Amino acid sequence: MCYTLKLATPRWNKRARIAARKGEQAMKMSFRWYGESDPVSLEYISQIPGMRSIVASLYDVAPGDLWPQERLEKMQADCKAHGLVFDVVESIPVHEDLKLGRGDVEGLLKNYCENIRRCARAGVKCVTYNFMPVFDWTRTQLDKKAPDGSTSLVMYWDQLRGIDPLKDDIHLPGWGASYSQAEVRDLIQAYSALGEEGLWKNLEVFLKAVVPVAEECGVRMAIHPDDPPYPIFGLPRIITREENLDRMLAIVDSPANSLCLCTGSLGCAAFNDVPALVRKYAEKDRIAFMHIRNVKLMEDGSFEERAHLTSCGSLDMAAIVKALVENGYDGYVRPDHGRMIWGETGKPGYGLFDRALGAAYLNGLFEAYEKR
Ligand code: DNO
Repeated sequence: MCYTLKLATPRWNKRARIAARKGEQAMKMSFRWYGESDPVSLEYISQIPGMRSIVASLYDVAPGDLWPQERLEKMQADCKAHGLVFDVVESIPVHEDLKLGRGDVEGLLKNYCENIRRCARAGVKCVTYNFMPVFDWTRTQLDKKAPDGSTSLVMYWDQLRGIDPLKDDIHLPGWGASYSQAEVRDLIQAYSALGEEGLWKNLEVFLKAVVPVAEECGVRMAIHPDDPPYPIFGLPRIITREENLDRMLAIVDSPANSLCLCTGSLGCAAFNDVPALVRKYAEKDRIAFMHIRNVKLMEDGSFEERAHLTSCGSLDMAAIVKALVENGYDGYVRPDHGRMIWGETGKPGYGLFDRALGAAYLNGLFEAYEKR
């Protein structure tokens, strides 16, 4: 039994197991921080037990522009002063022109690669990004009240169905406020014309330019799945399900081309078996970053974000952590969106209290499996 396990276990897996035996955690617990304007301070974050890494970005730099090196260094120094490490970027946003394959593609790719180099120089090891057309995650309400008085983000089909993005003035939460309605309409039309295969082609161009640079400077690129993982308003969405994740990873077969496996994003579609996906890609060492949160999936495909515990939603969180530990996962983990609890107000999904509870719960699950 022992012998078989040894043969089947890659070297990095063994290292992780040894580290776990010594009581060290192989995975790196992290927390998203929105910079100096974030009401959740670095000091508070550093007080969460087991917290190691800060996940941040230069949120005010427009997509496509260069990131000032000194600001990255300052962020690293600020984190260090609080006993934390700034080693994950979420995100270097991908300019719409890159996703659409139009305009100054070459110049935008050059800047993207330079930003990766600058992040690496400042100590960053993992860069998250997404390839979602026009907007990031989609919800219909950011403060849905649960019976216990907490609030969370939800997406109800009843609320979404009535909207025609080409006619209506769209102001759904979570959508880029940076675009005018006319711009959103133009983008939607451009993406409809592009279609899924066009988007795949542009992702390929992006990955083939960016991954070798990341590899060279010791950074793992981690693509975030589309949230939710199916087309909305006819816009193509491709990072959605197992066969597409396989296709994406095969474009450049390197650990520098990896996943940011977001359990809540993939888990809000019944066709995704999240623990199985985690097991498969952790085994292949193609997960660089885990976003861990729970969702309650409804019969009509609507979903509610819930507290992290297995008993609160549709995902088996213990099975997810078990799959990671059994495959020696030593990448980054962060508790994802939290509810607003205990009267906290702030950025929806990104308050302190419920995310800190999420981190504590996840730390417990990891310890339980690592020490077994
Ligand atoms: C939601 C986040 C996403 C994520 C981006 C990565 O809260 O998980 O917005 O940061 O999709 O580019």
